[in-house]
Amino acid sequence: MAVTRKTRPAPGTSELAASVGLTDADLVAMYRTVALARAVDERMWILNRAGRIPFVISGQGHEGAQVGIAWPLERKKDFIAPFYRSIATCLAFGMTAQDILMAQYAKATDPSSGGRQMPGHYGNAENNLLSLSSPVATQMLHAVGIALAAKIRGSGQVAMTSMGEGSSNQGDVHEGLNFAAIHRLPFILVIENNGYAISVPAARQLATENVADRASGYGMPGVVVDGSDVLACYTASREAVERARRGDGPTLIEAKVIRLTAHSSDDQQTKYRPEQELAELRSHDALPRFRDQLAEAGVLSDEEEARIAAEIKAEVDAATDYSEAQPDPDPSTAMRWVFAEDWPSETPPPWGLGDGHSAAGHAAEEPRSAAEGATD
Ligand SMILES: Cc1ncc(C[n+]2csc(CCOP(=O)(O)OP(=O)(O)O)c2C)c(N)n1
Ligand SMILES: [Mg+2]
Repeated sequence: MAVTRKTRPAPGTSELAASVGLTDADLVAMYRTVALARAVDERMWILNRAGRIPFVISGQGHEGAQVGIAWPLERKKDFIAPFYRSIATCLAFGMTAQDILMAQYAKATDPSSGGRQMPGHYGNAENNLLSLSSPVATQMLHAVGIALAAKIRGSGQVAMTSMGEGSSNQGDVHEGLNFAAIHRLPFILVIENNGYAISVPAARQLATENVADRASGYGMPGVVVDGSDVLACYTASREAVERARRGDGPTLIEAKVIRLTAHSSDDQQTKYRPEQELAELRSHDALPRFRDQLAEAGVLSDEEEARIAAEIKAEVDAATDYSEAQPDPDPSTAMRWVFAEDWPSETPPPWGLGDGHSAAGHAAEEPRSAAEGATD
């Protein structure tokens, strides 16, 4: 009971955990997810520089906000339409390190798309994670549409999408926010503001200080949160989720995050970011901040931190080895599952389509001819 906890925290519930309505185990699980996302991301850069994977677009500096914000959403019930930096979001919502690396390698058994998508463009039907597309902000309308469906069906589901501050200037965002507010949809827009759209600084993207300042113009709350404060992000998101489930409508959350890496593996940020700025970035990093916060609260001991680090390393190593060993897609199947096919009556693709759709039997199937594929 909340009252009891406040005066005398239950076993396994420190004051810090009780202050946000969670347990110590929840906090450790959140920390583990932030740390796992960082480890997967760092591995991707090594693999890219070693010539093993073609492209990396990094979530480093965004992980704390992503985990805090994804946490209150219910797995396999709510929907998330992520963007290319959403590694931690996807891990928090059910994807594994292996799923992410399989997409980076574009292997035949990659669960995101069987190697069809651009690297960094994850998706996971099983976990209600939409596959994202390269043109920025297109996921806005997908997520608003899902929220509309949830409202019509009365399913109690919430749809969330995330994107950068640069993407928030796309016309789709205006249309989506306006529509979601009018119809009081169970929808959350998360802006992960890292201060840059590739090389363009925020001051050249926005005339307002915050993207969230625009929310009132649409008739919804706009919340600015420190993206390096995982629990502040969690609290902001939980309020938005509760509001959405109550039927009170959408929320815009803007998390001020940092971009620790270049925009992508094809970019050199020292060309446009001042040395001083790059030197100070680490002091705003959510990963050490959260670790120190949990250590000070007595939630995370040195031994447990070391155990988690070792577990994560083993997990990422195993995911790398597994992905390396998987076959590349057969070129003769390149046109399959790119355009609409007669699914679900047809055999699902080898990477599966979520609950109730077995991938069994596909391996034995003959690939369709190129001519047949071209008519799709
Ligand atoms: C419609 C569209 N225009 C341009 C691009 C090229 N592009 C890819 S990422 C990006 C920057 C987006 O910046 P922001 O939304 O702040 O996200 P960040 O990458 O900083 O996380 C741009 C312009 C694109 N992918 N789609
Ligand atoms: Mg940005």
